Amino acid sequence: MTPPHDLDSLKKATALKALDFVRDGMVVGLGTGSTAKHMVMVLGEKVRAGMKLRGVATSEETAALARQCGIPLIDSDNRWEIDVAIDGADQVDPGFNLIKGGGGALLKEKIVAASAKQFIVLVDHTKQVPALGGSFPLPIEIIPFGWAVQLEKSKP
Ligand code: A5P
Repeated sequence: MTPPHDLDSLKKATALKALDFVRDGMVVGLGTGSTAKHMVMVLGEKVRAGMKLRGVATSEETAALARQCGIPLIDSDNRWEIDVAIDGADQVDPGFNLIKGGGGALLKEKIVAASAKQFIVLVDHTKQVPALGGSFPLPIEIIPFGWAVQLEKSKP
């Protein structure tokens, strides 16, 4: 089979591969970004076909898409046990270290990934780099609590 050439098709292909890691009854951490979006949509197709899944969304954007696709979500106030979290990344080095958060969901993504039994990262070849950084700035996230103090502290 000839591999797809356009980037969006590659992202969709990674999303389809991620299905290999999802089983009936699982709780799935749902990542954020243009690659994760495909994964949420293919999981939605599975749910509509009868698979029993529940999701924990890493952003409001992903939560809205998951609802639209019919994936039941676990509220963030509840205790969850995530079987597998699936997300994209901005860069990956040969040691599988990642830059994540370029899509603006860094904190939630980290909490979801850290609490998952298994973490699957969806990347195409454009994300592979010999060393992290350089072409991609390191994302940071400041939560609303105390943001003004943090901003002041970060000034040179
Ligand atoms: C979201 O905050 C990010 O970590 C994304 O997973 C990352 O930016 C990759 O996004 P794309 O799949 O859109 O490239």
